[in-house]
Amino acid sequence: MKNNTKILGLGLITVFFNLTSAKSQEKIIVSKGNPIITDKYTADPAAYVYGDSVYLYTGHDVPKPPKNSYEMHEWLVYSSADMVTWKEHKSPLDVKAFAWAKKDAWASQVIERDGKFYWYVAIEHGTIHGKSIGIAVSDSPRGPFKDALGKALITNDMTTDVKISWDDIDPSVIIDDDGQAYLFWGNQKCRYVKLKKNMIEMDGPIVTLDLPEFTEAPWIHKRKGWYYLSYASQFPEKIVYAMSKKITGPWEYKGILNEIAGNSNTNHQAIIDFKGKSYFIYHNGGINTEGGSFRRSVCIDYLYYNKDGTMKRVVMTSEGIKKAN
Ligand code: FUB
Repeated sequence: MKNNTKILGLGLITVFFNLTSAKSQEKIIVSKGNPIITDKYTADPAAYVYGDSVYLYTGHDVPKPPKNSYEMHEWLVYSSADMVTWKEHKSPLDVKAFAWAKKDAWASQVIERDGKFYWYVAIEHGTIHGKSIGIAVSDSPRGPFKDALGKALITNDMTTDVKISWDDIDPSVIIDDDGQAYLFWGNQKCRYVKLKKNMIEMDGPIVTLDLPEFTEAPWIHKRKGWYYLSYASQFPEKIVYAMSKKITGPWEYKGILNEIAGNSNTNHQAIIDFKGKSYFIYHNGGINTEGGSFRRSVCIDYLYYNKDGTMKRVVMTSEGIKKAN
């Protein structure tokens, strides 16, 4: 698995049919493998199944970052009924939507409650030093989204035990079967907090989890009575995971889920079930010859579970997945 850079860089052809019309500003992309999108750099995928479609939300690495660092101004949304043919919608959210924020459209996740779509984003705060978590809301998974709160929900001064300024990033949200919503996030330490039913206020204290070698990118999901907390570990990042019978833990560490992604220090995942199959969505730096840690691209491969509920290690492929139906 160490030579993923080469493997994932080979034979990647995506056919684009630019069906953009002045009215819809939508583009159809037929993916021919990994990375699934090749006309833009897409990073930090989050996916949400709604109705008959998967909505894929990503960050957007600019093609020419001025320094050797992340340069991200907006988030993107794609939808698909088969996970091979994607419709790119007009970008429904950018940094400017949050008047209190400064820069950096980092990792995010969207979830629906009572017909409203809540988009939790990591972003640099304008007046409180460090990264923060804001929330945008819309009546549609495609947007337009607007700031739901007029301020950040989580700021760096709420978590002072971690001394870096970017420890409050990478939100992941779940609504449990009893209706209780939880927000997970973090860098260096993983935290969670309960959310009120309105999805824009905390409903209890911030809890810090003790997870082995946690770097960032928590993704919380539930399946067949198990809670899964996957996250990026070490640096360059692998994705590892823990399982629990209760969302509040204790969490049992289960090891590596996905090896280092080709040509990218980060390896940020989303996990969904759709039309009877499970999918692992992540990014690598494998686009043509130009990709890298600051020019990342979203990929999709199959995810398989064992009978005892543990997840099999992901096999990253150039071919990607076949149409879901
Ligand atoms: O894209 C910026 C940051 O890089 C994300 O917030 C992290 O998860 C890592 O992918």
